[in-house]
Amino acid sequence: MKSKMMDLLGIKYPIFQGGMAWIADGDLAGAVSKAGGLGIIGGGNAPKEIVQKNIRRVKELTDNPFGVNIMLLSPFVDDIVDLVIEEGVKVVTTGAGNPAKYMERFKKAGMIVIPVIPSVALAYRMEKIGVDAVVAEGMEAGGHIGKLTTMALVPQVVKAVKIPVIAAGGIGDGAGVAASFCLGAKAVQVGTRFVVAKESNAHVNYKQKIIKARDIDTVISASHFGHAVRSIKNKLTRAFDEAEKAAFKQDNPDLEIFEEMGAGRLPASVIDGDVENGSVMAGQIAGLISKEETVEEILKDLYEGAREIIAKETKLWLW
Ligand code: TUI
Repeated sequence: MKSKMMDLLGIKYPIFQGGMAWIADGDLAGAVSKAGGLGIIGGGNAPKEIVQKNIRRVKELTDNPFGVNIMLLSPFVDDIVDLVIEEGVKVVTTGAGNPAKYMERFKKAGMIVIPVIPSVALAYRMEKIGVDAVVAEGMEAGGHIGKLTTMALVPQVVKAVKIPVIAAGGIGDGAGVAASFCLGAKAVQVGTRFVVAKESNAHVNYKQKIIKARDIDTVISASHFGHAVRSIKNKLTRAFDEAEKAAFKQDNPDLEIFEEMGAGRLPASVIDGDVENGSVMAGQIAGLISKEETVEEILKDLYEGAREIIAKETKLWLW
């Protein structure tokens, strides 16, 4: 099993680790790249110095390729764009917006640009401005999400563009990887399963929330008055539900509270372990994730699991 993406990026496994804000630091991204996947540092809302420290950490751990995710709503987005160019980062992914205004500089620097997109229209626009690939992320994903499921989004994006498509959202085992390739993806991006990796510095309470989660334990908050965010049900999501119900009843609701649902509440859970009042972003696949493992074990399980299923594919038709 070899895909175009593996050649383009020089990676052993066609598996990206999602660039999760506060979670995807230099230790996690470095471990994933070292083991042969594409590790991606989550820029999130972090200032330049923090992201720089994480880039230097990955470079300490491995010479293999890695990426930085630029969250386009960050107040520091312009600084982070300068930084990835200065540091010679080979791959950038972008989230929560349209990276068009930075494209010329990325391309001049010889970088590989891979925006995360939630719709066909945006995938098509991205192809037109010269991006190298797109991550089609379904609403099963954790964090800020669009409206379509991975199952519906990926094949429609694959049909609409000629560039490679990476599937994301709800992928947590070999079957998910195999299914993504069946839908036409050339690689996958996995987030939630890497949160509980041994090399992940997420607080033990955050990891436990994912390990204990059932299939129905994630909810979408702020979808009507802010940016829709998927996270594990807790005191915070219940407070947002109430605020949303109240806002519906008012002519002129105060919408500031919904801005907070974004990255604002993340460090409380990821760093301090307050998983009731903090935001525990995770995908719908959390119910499938039952233990902490090393990054290498996770990558091997995803890849070998997919290979096994694809090898047996002809037999599946005999059922
Ligand atoms: O970006 C993510 N996931 C995230 S970002 C984040 S921090 C944050 N949280 C709440 C609000 C704002 C930021 C936590 N999780 N995934 C990639 C992704 N991108 N999902 C959806 C999109 C997206 C949405 C709209 C990409 C482009 C887009 O374009 C709108 C436009 O400008 O046309």
